Amino acid sequence: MSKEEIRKYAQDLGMDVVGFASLDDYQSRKSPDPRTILPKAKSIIVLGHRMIDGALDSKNPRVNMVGRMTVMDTSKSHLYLTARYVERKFRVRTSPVLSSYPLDMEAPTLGLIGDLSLRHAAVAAGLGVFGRHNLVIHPRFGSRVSFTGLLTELPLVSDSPVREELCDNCGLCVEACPGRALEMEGRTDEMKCLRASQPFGIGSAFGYIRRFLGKSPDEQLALLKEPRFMSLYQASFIGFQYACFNCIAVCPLGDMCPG
Ligand code: B12
Ligand code: SF4
Ligand code: SF4
Repeated sequence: MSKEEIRKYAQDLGMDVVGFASLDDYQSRKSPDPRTILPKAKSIIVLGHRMIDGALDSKNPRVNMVGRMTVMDTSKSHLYLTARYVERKFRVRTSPVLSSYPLDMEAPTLGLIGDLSLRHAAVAAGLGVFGRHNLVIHPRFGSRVSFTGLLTELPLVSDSPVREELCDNCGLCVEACPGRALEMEGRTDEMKCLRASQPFGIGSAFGYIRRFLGKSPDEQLALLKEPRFMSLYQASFIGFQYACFNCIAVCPLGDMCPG
């Protein structure tokens, strides 16, 4: 009963996919134990929003990023509202996990492991299966879905898993990856992905700072006028800023607006 009430609440808010996983079915070897986040956690509610086709497929990298930002902002409010709804209605605690950051940026995880693996949670909640691009493919929306999660103290049973093998191994995602980060099956080379997809990420910032230090005041002024500094400045308040969405964009699975 509580599952259907929560599903209806979340769908009425505008969420495209909602799934439930008992903690017993969530297995993510590298991720922390969810009970370190919520000691009496028993289940995970996984919420998903369909991405915007015209943003994802645009040749304009800023518009690609706007698509990501809109989905992240919307999912943030929806996650808050759903967390409050569950806490109020069922008198249990919930711990929300956003779609991307904040992340533990310190060693050994270095921002590469989330507090909850939303892909493993989505699979356990019957929302899809892993594809060759190591993203979760939803039966209707393909990989054009962004997830958030809610750990809860509610004892919920998992939704039925997706049993079909949705990915047909066509290899388009592997070929389209500019960083060659998907060459090895079952593993994304994070550093290769980061170098290609975040041109103004932390690696670029380190390189810039290294060049900046030890320069004369005039040379430093010239460096501050470089377009690269302006882009780094913008990334510093936007957050992790992606310039590549190819592995999602080229995958032909899922329904899409005709284009
Ligand atoms: C850190 C992070 C990254 C890092 C590191 C990625 C990584 N190796 O996990 C970097 C910066 C490289 C990255 C890149 C991207 N990310 Co990212 N990322 C995350 C984040 C915040 C944490 C991931 C995590 O904890 N990983 C550590 C552990 C869990 O990974 P792992 O056990 O090593 O599993 C890896 C492999 O073993 C493999 N795998 C594991 N089990 C299985 C099982 C099978 C059968 C197979 C085939 C593979 C497989 O998949 C993983 C990829 O390497 C999540 C959000 C979240 N909290 O989950 C988003 C998330 C995974 N990212 C997402 C996306 C969309 C992207 C990008 C497309 C960026 C973009 N432009 O938007 C790329 C795609 C890269 C790719 N094809 O793998 C989405 C995926 C949505 C979906 N439908 O699956 C998530 C869930 C965020 C969201 N908003 O929904 N990401
Ligand atoms: S986001 Fe881009 S660089 Fe990263 S794995 Fe996907 S296609 Fe490759
Ligand atoms: S592009 Fe092809 S190989 Fe890659 S995930 Fe989609 S169906 Fe699988």
